[in-house]
Order: sequence, then structure tokens, then C-alpha cells
Amino acid sequence: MENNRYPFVNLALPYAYDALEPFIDETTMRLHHTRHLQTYIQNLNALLIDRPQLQKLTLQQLIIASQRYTEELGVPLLSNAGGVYNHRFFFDGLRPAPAREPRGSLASALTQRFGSFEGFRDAFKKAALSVFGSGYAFLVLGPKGLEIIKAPNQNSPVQLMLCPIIAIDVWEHAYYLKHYNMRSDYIDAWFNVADWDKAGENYDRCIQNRGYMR
Ligand code: MN3
Repeated sequence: MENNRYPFVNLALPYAYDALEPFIDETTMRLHHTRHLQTYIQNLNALLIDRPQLQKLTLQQLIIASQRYTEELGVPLLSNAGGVYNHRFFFDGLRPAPAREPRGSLASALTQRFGSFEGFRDAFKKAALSVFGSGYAFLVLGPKGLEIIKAPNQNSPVQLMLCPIIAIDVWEHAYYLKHYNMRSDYIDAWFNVADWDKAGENYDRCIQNRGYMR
């Protein structure tokens, strides 16, 4: 991952803010990247500025380390390192006109685990819909194979040593301007821009590394 240590900068997205129209609108993408992610980046840098030991750690290591600290440091460290990691991962998994279904080894693994891609889709949508309040649904590779997990707030699969494959941000800021409170419509729209080729690369890397490091 690029820019994986302090000082963190808000890297440009690999597509234009309007590139995911009409599925995810330009204003949502612009605000999500330039305000929401930007704020996590600034807060994370502010938290690390006087902590040289933590400046040496990668984003993933910061997330894992956050669990060793007292609440006063651990909670903001997880929220902000998780906020940067999860947003970058979510944005990386989007693409205009992507492959709509996985191919190769991920396709086989999804079919084996969920019966079919449709079976996966239903299970993933159900999980994303049932995140109470703010958070994410992730498809991950864990010790038992593929799993769908819900991550509240900015919790991350990295904490649990699970290897992320694709994610949907279901915080209201991810969809409210276009879909108001209709999270279900947003999830359906997300399936039109979820990049299954990228997810397939992530899966192959997860299998190779047998770990959480991207
Ligand atoms: Mn978000």
C-alpha cells in the first residue's frame, strides 16, 4: 500500500469523482474523499505527531497496536487508523464499468462457500443492511475460508487478522445525498461499481500471504 506510514496524505482516487455516476453520485464521492477521509488523515497525523515510536508503524500495524493501549489513546488510534485504512480499501474496490462478477479463483471460492455468486450477493446485502448505525460489511479471508463480517464504526478486519477482499461503507455519508435513508437501494447501486477484478487480486494475495497484510 502506498503512503502506508506517517505522515499520511490523502492520495488521489484512481478515477474521477463523477466516474461512478449514476450509481454513486459525484457530490457524495467528492465529500466522502475530500472531507470524510481527509478528516481521518488529519486526525491520525495529529495523534502521531508527538509519538515517534508510532510513526514507524504501518497503517495495519497501528490498527493492531491500538488494541494494546488504554482507551485514551487506543480508541482514537483505532478510529482514525481504521478510518484511513477502511476508506482507502473501500475506494480501491470501486471502479467505473467494472467486471460485475468475480473470475478465477475467487469465483470458485465464492461458489463453494455461498452456492453461487447470487447466493453471496444475497448474504452480503443482508449483512450490509443489518449493520446497526455506522460501519461496513467486508468479505474477508480468515482461517475458515471466506467470511462476511460486519465492522461497526471504523473497526477493521485487520484487528482480527482477517484479510479483506472487498468492502462496502454503509455509514449514511456514503449514500444519504442520493438515496436518503434507503440503504438497500445504495447496496444495489454499489454492486454496479464493485470491482471484482480488484477483489480477485486481493483474494489471490490473501491466499499467498496467509495473513492480513495487503
Ligand atoms: Mn465513509
